[in-house]
Amino acid sequence: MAERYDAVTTEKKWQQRWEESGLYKFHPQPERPKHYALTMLPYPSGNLHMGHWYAYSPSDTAARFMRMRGFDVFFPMGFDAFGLPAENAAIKRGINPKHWTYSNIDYMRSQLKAMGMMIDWDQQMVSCDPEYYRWNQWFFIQFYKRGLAYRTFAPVDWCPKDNTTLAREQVKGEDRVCERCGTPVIKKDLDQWLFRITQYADELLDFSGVEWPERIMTMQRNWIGKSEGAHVTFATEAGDPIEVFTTRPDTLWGATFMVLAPEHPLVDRLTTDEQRAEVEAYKLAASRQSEIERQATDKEKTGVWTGGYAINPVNNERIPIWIADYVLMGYGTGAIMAVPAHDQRDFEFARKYNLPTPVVVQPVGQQLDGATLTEAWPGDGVMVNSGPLNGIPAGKEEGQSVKAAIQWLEEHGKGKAAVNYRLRDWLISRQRYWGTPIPMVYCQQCGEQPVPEDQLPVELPEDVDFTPTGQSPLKLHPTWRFTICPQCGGPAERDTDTMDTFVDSSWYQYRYLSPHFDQAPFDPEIGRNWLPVDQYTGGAEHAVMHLLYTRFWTKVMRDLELITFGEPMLRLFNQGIILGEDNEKMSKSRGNVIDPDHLVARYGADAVRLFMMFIGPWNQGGPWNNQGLEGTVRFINRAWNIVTEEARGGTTAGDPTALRRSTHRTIKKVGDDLERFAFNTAIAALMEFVNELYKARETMAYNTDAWHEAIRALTLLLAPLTPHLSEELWARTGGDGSVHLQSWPQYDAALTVAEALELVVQVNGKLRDRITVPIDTQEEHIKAAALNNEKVQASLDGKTVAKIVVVPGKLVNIVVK
Ligand code: ANZ
Ligand code: ZN
Repeated sequence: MAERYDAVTTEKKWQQRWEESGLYKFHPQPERPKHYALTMLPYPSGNLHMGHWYAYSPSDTAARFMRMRGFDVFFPMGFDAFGLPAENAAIKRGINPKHWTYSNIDYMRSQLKAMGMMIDWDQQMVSCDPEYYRWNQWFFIQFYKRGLAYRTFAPVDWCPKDNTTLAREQVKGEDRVCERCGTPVIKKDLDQWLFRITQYADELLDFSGVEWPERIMTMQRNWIGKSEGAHVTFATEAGDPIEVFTTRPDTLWGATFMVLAPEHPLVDRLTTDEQRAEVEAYKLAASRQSEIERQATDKEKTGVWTGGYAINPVNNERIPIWIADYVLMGYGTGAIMAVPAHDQRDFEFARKYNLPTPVVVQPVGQQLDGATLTEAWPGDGVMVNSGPLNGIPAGKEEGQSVKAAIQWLEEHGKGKAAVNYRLRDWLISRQRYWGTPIPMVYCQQCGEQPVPEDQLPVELPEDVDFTPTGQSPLKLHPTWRFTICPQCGGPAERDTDTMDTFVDSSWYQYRYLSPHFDQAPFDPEIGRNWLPVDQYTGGAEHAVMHLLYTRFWTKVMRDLELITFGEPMLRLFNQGIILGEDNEKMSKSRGNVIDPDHLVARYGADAVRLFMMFIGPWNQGGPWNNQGLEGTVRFINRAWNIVTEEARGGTTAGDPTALRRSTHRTIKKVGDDLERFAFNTAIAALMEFVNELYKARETMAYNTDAWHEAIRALTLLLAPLTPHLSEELWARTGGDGSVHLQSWPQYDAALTVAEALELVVQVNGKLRDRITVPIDTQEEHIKAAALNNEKVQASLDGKTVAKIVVVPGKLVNIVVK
């Protein structure tokens, strides 16, 4: 019997040696092609959980695989270290956020080391280090100088529990609760800084040159929500014109009323005295509802007439102006022209309040009548009752109604082509302490002034009172905010808000290259060779926040001439979610949380890594399973035994060809699978290979070339997956240096082609023909091949096949009646 594999001791030994020898140091080797592999950095919450293991094990394996394939691989790690939990710990337990964060980072780094990751920790970036956030501030000032950062007094979503502004994306669900704590959000008016991401809306819709999952691109496109149509101006009897955004200007002849959002600034002036009380009551009720409630399509439409009238610009008809909550202030112009015959919401509204519903698009082969219509017709047809548009086919294409309507509006000065986006500017001000201070000062004389770049970073003070007050703790600090104006030298005050932490993660991939560089966000010399990121991996939950922001940031960096490309990450892969054994999300309240530390201490990191990758396709996630983990432990031991027993030598003779075929097929399979991130099938192939080695041992020679080749291949193929085990096996079998510096094994293509096999084909026991199939053809395919044989077909002669018997390796007998 071989010596038992002691995973825990062996892993510690190698981790220490790797660190001592600097095996994972980032020493660029320009003669190799570069590969920048990036995985989403963790928030230093205190502990690595199974989700981290699920995200990082395959990422590390993929990076190691690329290194063995001859790439110069950069695979860094850092910490997304600003944010609310640190500050909440300060409030609850009186711990300084900085100490809380850095001690968590130390602990989590030791956990990441225990995973055996290929990380050069000298390249680490930590977003709460002043040497990092200094560049957030520098970027802010560059954005400001280009008009990409601006301040406005605006209503914002505010979480009364966390005492801070939330981005639109951080407000969740129908009941509009804070994503972090579940408290319903309220609206508050504040002076806020925003980044003008909308300026890049069109560019952000274009994904050319990147390979990203279709799902993420679709989510971003929907989030940006580009609509093409027109702005149309309606005169009103009260005087002020109303502008609407419509995607269907061609239906203007069917617009029989207008609807304004209850918050629309013209509502007061348009409302007549008789209607005022009703309008005010409706406005109040609407303000208590969420956007999502208001937009729900199954909701009964409600509204109130303002008492006012507008003039339809195409036919000069008087049409009433209503307010209704299904029109939102935050979209388009906050006002619509209602075309009830062709828009379902307008239709329901019109039926409820007895407003006319004339048809202006007649579907081909039908005769819709506005009076008897039961639902809106949003589809194709021919324009009718539409003056100059009559007879034109309805549609957006050249020669169709929408283009013709826009041309008419432009010629008559009543409107013009317009594009509208759902995307809003990125609100970055947070009334919190643990974030990057916004580098602006306010002077009575000179107004807002950016902090001069040579005074960066504006550092966070440490002596702060964290009692939640609804105001930024920086505002309550006795001295911090008082400064002098960089323009006139007079007294001035600092901005006391900090930046959204999504700023930190928008450009961290650049900082890793030179985390201590103090002349710019990153060293351009290194950047030239290493950017952009080749492969990014991480969770799909970041689809419309982080992944959109980092694309925006990269485009701005390109316009600042810091880089020459416009997409930050060429390839993106989203892993799934690891669930508890009960198939539910792991959570403390469900009691289904699996603690990785505990398992690593018992079985070793390789076993846990391997299991993470064996569960199933990485993008699908799946449930934790204790038996599954035991399976990978058994596999590790079997692999260990077969290799180390061999190392002691043996002497049976036998035929090497079958083993060589199996070795080369496995090399090909594992390489092809790792290439496409199919870790689970790569591992399955290795398991099968180990089984074959055990079989081969019965008949085959130890100390033959074929056996050595097989063992060497196994050790190398395991290297990216179980780095410790493989390193130990490599050392025990007399390998030179580290296994992680070896090249990926090559396969002989001729040996990977399946051998052919000749089978006799019988019909009712009579020989009819012989067929040749590849050696490992599945039974179903053998049956099909036999049935399709010409001579067999001839002899069947219309009779029915009762059954087909396959005698493996020998014959196929077709039984007919
Ligand atoms: C007249 C019309 C006729 C419309 C028709 C549609 C169909 P998307 O595609 O999502 O951009 N709209 C505009 N602003 C709105 C707001 N603030 N709140 C609610 N609805 C609003 O949708 C654009 C259409 O949504 C616009 O085109 C407008 O209705 C409505 F047969 O104008 B349409
Ligand atoms: Zn001044």
